[in-house]
Amino acid sequence: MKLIFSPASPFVRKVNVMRHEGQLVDIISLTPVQTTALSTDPAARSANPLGKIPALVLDHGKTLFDSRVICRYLNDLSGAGLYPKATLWDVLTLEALADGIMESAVLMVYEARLRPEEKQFETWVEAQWSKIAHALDALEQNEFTILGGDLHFGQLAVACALGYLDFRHPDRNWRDGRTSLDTWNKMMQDRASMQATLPEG
Ligand SMILES: N[C@@H](CCC(=O)N[C@@H](CS)C(=O)NCC(=O)O)C(=O)O
Repeated sequence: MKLIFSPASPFVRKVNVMRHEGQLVDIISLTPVQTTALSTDPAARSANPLGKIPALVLDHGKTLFDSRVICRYLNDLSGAGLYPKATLWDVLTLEALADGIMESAVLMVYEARLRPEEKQFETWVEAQWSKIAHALDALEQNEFTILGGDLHFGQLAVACALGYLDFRHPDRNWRDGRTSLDTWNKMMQDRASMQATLPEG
């Protein structure tokens, strides 16, 4: 199998974390691409009509996307047990929250990097950060109790989202006033799968 990959993408990182947690490193190779909304890499386009990554090209040629579909697939394939049946909807909701943080954080990067400076819309950027801040506050206030307890993929997705904030938005100081989340995050970032997938680029 081939993972259409960029080391900077938090969505790709989720899949790569699952690849490590599921001991699938030897059977999933990485195909690096550079793709943006304005310049789609041909390998990303041929794997996913939307041109977005991650996409997973299976051995018989079929392709899976997006990150949530791929992570569920790899969890089933490996038997990693990171989507426990008893808490499935809570785990998926936490993963959706993490993906929402990533989406807003990626859009903020695109606004700064892809849009001509005179067209950049500061109010819109701050609205994206506000979504992230509300999500982080909810995590800090333990509104998602599923964040604690035995390991599952919702936790790993949140760890990927926080890692992306450190990578692309360090100036936002997300830890300010969120000491519980910071402590929890330190423990998550120490996992081998997180250390093996640090963002670059
Ligand atoms: N919902 C998708 C989001 C994927 C996504 O937005 N990926 C970004 C990279 S971080 C991308 O491919 N951007 C290129 C584009 O928007 O065309 C997922 O979970 O995989």
